[in-house]
Amino acid sequence: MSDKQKATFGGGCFWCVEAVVQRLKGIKDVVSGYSGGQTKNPTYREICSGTTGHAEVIQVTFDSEVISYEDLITIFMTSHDPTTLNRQGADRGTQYRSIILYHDEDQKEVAERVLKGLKDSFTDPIVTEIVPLDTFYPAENYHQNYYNNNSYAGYCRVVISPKIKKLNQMYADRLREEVT
Ligand code: MHO
Repeated sequence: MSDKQKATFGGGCFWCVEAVVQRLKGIKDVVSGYSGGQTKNPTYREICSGTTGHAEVIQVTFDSEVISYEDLITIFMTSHDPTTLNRQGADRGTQYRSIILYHDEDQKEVAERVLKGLKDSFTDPIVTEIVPLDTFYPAENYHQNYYNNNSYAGYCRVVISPKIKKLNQMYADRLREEVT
């Protein structure tokens, strides 16, 4: 039995969030894209200008019998910095904001609860937005599966690999054996 659900969230550059989530057990599919803004069918170039209102996000299909939405959001929240407004490390701009786009009222309630529970784990206040999902626009093909396809690129080695290392340390029991 499997119980397929979808989740959408972002915490900075989507290459990072995608790479982390792809490694978890119970994840069926991850698509990098844009959501949370106004521009229809945005391109990456438009996103970089910061004028579309969109954030870089991922849309995940997962088996909630293997990984619950609550666990997924918890792992997401502890694998990026949810306390820096419109910024993730050196990446600055509203497209890099921390955001959870809920698909239904249950997800909204779970997301709010998880954030409340994590409050004391961070020195600074959590600034993650929790908003209803409107339209998700998949990003250009070359952004998909980016880390796995470009592990040796500078950004991947300097920014993403340490995140994967931290994931391995914190959540070894939640990781799949192979990333396909
Ligand atoms: N600073 C990185 C971010 C990429 S990400 C898809 C770069 O410009 O390569 O926003």
